[in-house]
Amino acid sequence: MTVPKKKDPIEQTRARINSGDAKIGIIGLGYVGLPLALAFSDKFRVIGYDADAKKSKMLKQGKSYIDDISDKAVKEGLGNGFRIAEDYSKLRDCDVIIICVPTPLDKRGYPDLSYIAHSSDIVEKIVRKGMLVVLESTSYPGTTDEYLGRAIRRAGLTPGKDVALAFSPERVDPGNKKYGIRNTPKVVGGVDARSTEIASELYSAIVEAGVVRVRDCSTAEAVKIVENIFRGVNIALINELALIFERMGIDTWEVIKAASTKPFAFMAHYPGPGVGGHCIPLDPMYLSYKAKQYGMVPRFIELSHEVNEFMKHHTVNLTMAALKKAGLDKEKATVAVMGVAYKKDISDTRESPAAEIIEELSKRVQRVLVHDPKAESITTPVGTFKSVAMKKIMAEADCLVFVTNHSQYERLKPKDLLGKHVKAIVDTRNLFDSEAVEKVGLVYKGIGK
Ligand code: SAJ
Repeated sequence: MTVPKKKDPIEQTRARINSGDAKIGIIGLGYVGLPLALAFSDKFRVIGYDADAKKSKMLKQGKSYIDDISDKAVKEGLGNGFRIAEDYSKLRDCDVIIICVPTPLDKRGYPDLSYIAHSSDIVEKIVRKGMLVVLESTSYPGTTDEYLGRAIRRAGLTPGKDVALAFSPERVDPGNKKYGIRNTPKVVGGVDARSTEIASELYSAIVEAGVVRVRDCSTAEAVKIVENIFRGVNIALINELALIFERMGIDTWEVIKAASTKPFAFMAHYPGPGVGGHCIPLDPMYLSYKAKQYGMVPRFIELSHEVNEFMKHHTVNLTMAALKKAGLDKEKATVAVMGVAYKKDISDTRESPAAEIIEELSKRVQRVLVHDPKAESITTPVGTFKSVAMKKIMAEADCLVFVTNHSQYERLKPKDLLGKHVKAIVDTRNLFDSEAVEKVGLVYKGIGK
């Protein structure tokens, strides 16, 4: 009589994933982890854990704290199979653990992997044979093996053999109405072929756009970091061209529009006041840091960071020039910063270029006011600035500096800019036609123009 071969624990997990019985644990319920938890809760039981008790409390009340996720979506998730654990030990009986925690930079500008380290400590405590562990947080190649591989080994298990381990980069684009988790291809790379396969089967359950398998975790990590470096470098290139064309009297925006008519080999990026958010200004520094450990100084990455950082100062210089041209005494001037979110139509002000622009302006003009239709306030090195009513701006400001291209500002006509004292406009996002603004008697300064 043949004794049925006791199914390998990882194969049991695989079977539960494919039958929909698997229980999925998500560590980190921010702008990456929460949409993922809700997407999976349509098909699986999901337990979410976040170290921030305030977030757990809000979610339990069916409330969202993420721009792109409504309270209704959270309530629906709770109605499906989404549960919030206040104690990570509840994740112990999950079949799958997915980690979606922040990867910021520390004060020195070096990678801060403390959130991943903390999550790895949790994994060490809850991991058991047969589990699938996936990291989604953007980091330098080698992080998954270095942190989660090590945690699994510290728990006395072997990645690949006892526990499937993979990296699958998040591609969440805040404010993007067109692309989300379901219709954006998902890249997956595991410590071994089986880990890649099982993780791919898991994501195939929710990602209609398909899963892209790569040979290992480091390759998958490199894919994500290249995507964001590509963006950062191309934004820096067009920022540098804008600085050149300003001096040559060429309209950079007209140039980009025309160059975009080429049906191949050109991708439009746009100049601006600098690059914000938790990804583009930070992720490239992760590879830069790692490259130096391999004896390579990545000049492109570092230079593009410098150029994008300079655009904040350039915005302040343009403001000073506009005040001068308008005959305004800068020490008596009130300047309004229009838009503090790091990009259009979102409320997120993380790493927003507006913070340093406000800091520098505060040292050079009498008063800085802030307006933003989405973000209530912004914290800067010189204090927190609350968004004030447009009425107050138009009654008190001498100069309007447009930093974020919110739709509300795109709808403004030059005559709408004629506040009681407004004499000058600084346009970092090509929101207005310079001649039309000058025609209503205002001084116009614009990035790339
Ligand atoms: N920006 C420009 N010029 C441009 C495009 C953007 O100045 O042509 C500025 C924006 O105003 C903003 C910053 O760059 O301040 C970043 O904006 P973004 O829309 O490029 O990026 P994020 O940080 O909101 O999201 C990025 C996206 N990455 C890429 O597009 C390659 C998103 O797909 C990633 O998932 C996300 O980073 C992430 O989480 O990594």
